[in-house]
This record gives sequence, C-alpha cells and structure tokens, in this order.
Amino acid sequence: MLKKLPAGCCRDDGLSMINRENSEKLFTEAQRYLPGGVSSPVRAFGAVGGSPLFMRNGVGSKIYDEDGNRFIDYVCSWGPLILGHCHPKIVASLKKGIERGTSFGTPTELETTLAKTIGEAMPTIEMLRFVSSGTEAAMSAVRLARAFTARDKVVKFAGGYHGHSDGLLVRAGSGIATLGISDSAGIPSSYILNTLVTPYNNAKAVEQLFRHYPNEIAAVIVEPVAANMGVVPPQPGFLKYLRQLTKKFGALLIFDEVITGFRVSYGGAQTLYGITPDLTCLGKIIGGGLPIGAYGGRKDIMQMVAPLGYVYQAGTLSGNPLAMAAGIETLKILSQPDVYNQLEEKASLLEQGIVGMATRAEIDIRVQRVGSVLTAFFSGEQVINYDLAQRVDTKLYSHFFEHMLSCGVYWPPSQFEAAFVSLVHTNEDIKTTLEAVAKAFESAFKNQKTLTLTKDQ
Ligand code: KE4
Repeated sequence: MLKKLPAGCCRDDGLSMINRENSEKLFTEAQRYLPGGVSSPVRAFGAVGGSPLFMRNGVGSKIYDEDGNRFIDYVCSWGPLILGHCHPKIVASLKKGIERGTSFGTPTELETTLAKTIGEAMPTIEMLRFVSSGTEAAMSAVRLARAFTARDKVVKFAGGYHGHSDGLLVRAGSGIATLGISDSAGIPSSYILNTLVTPYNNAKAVEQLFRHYPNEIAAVIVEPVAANMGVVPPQPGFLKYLRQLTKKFGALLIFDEVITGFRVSYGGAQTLYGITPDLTCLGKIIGGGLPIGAYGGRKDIMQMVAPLGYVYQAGTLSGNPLAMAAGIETLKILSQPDVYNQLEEKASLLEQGIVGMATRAEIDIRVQRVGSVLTAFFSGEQVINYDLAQRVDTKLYSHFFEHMLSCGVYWPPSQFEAAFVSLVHTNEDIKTTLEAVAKAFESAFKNQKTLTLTKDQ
C-alpha cells in the first residue's frame, strides 16, 4: 500500500500542504464564469486532485502563484517557453512591437521573416501559412491533404493529439486521455467515419490499413515523438516505414511538430530522425509564448491554399505581429550554437537523477525522453503505445505530483502530459528537483509493488 508522504508535505487527503487559499478563492469565482474554472481542461488538475493553482507571474524557470508560492516550472505553458518566462529579449521584442500596434489584419514583413527562418530550419517547409493554434494547423493540414489527394480517409494514432477539431478527436491523447474519455461528445459519427485509428509504433497495422483502403487514405498524421500520452519515442524504423508506406500508396505524411518543432532539435523531429514529411504542423515555440500555429510543406501542395488555390482557411489574427516578433526572437536565440547541447545536458541530468533515485528506492519507473521533453512513467516496462500508457498507475503519479508541488516543483498535472526543460533551468533547479524526487520516492512509494506491464496484459 502507498505510505503517506512525510509530515509537513501533504495533508491526510494526499493534497500538498502548500497554502492555496487565494487560488481556491479565485477558483470558486472562476467556476461561475468558465466551465471547470479553466480555459483548457488539462489545467483543472482533474487528474491529480485539488484545485488548480492560479499563477500571478513567471521569471526564468520559476512561476509564482497567487498565494506567493514559488515553483520550478516544468510545464512551461505546455511547451512554448523553451526560453523560460519573461526572457529579456522576448520582452524587449514585444515592447517594441506593441508600440507599433497589436494587429493590422494586413500582411506584415514579420510574417515573411518568421516563415523564412522556419523554412531555413526545416527545408521541407517550402511554404507555410500561419494560424493561431496548433488545432488550426492540424485541421487545415488535413483539409489540404484531402484536397491534394482527392481522398477522404486520414490515419491517426491512438494517444496522438492534434488539437480539438472534430475529425481528429478520436482516441486522442492529452486532455482526452487525462479525463479518461475516448472521444468527445458532440461529434457526429459521420464526421469520424474517415478517421482511421491505429496503435503508435505499429507499422504493420498501418500497412494493413493501406491494404484495406489502397486508394482512399489521404494522409497519415503523426506526432514524430508522441508527447500526448506521455512521451513515447518512435521505435527504430517506425517513421521511415510510415514514409515508405505513404509514398507507396500515394498518401501524404503529415508530421505534427507542434511540440517537437524547435524542441527536440532546431530542425525538429524531421531533422533529428532524417525523415521528409510532405506537410508539417507547428505551434508553441514558434510563437515564443503567444498564440500561434502554422502548417507548411511542399510548394506544390501549399499552392492549393486560398487565395492561390481552392482550399479555404482564414484567421483574423493569423500571423499576429506580436506573436511573429516573439517567435522571431525565440528562434534567433535557439539558432545560436550549443543551445541544444545545453538543453540535452540539463534534461539528461534530470533523467539520470530520477532514474537513479527510483532505483535506490526500489520503484519501477521509466523515464522516456527526447531532448528536453520527457515523462516519468511509473512502470517497469517501456511504454511504446497508448494501451501501455493507459495502464500505468495514475494514482501513483498524482501522489508524486502533489509531493513535488509541496517541494516547490511544478510538474505536469497529468501522467499523459510531458515535462519540459528550458534553456534557463539551472543546475541548482535540477538539484532541488531531484531532492524533491528523492523525498517523494523514499517516503511515499517505498515497497510499492512492482508495476510490470506485459504487452499481452
Ligand atoms: P493548440 O490548439 O493547443 O495550440 O495545439 C493543439 C496541439 C496539436 N498538436 C500537438 C502535438 C499538441 O500537443 C497540441 C496541444 N498540446 C496540448 C498539451 N499536450 C495543449 C495543452 C492544452 O490542451 O491545454
């Protein structure tokens, strides 16, 4: 059985001892006006218990809540803040931009500059369109693929999350997985008839779909490193095989790099793994913390997008000049030499520390990481797909989360969300984090029965 966390750490109900008075007051008020008191479900702490903390500000690797609690932040706004909070150069670029205006609804040079920079980092993106979210990027890329191939079906992977557009909210990861639901209400079955779902890391299953629908599949959309069922890296050869299959059957390969773009390398997962997708979805980091998304790829495909072609997609704030300014500055910093080595060093230190502590405390844990994005699964087996991810003990995870919160570490409030290390997390931050991990493991999880997931379980 789970032991209680040490006194002074968590209450009898397992929630952390930190003072949440103002957050709780604000949460009560927020619930009167916002469903669940939040603007996005996964923020509600539904998977870990207790009321969500209301943040007041962030600086560098720290965030400060409305009760004055300080946390080392590993959520980093779910990925965008690879440079941490309020990076001086990002703040300066926004101050300069805001004095010119917030939005014009016209083309600006900034869009061309950012598009050019992205294309230089990821040469497969010969042309792109900016939108305001990753959801819009993925939704538009799928529409474009259907138009280009004149086919209707799309293959996605169980546990893959590509935003909340109707056709892609099928066995999705992220908040859907966190809430333990398989799909969303309000989506007519006719809308998802053309969405084929198959297990991640199972290329044979994808091949079977292509053999079953040889001329009907427009595209395969994949997170090249799955990060919405926790971090599940691609098995060797998986992505290459997807590329071969899509080419062979005349379908497009769409890399959803909303998380991995400029995260796992400056050229994203496509550069890291040497795969050429036909289309790429981006978001998060390219906006430096402001609302953004983008989809792009082969010119012959992108030229079908209105006003050039007949694939319609539009957006009032697409290419917003402030998001462009923050994105340009962010990528400028990320393009400096040694940035990704530094990120690798920090994240590897964290991973090794967690694994070492778990071993000493005799706890089965698998840290799965690609670059500076990682997940600690409480499992003795590698998690290679959504079925295995779903069997990991989320109760253990929620205790771990509460303990980390008590020790001033803001870990993702869901086993199915990734933790992110930024360029401004210091060795001191990582040392403090590992001290919290050690305490959590020693006190709360000792003698926890081995969680061994077998593939046929
Ligand atoms: P947005 O619409 O949230 O900007 O992006 C959707 C999206 C698309 N593709 C991938 C691979 C994504 O991870 C996301 C969004 N990520 C989640 C966190 N895993 C956003 C956090 C939230 O939903 O609040």
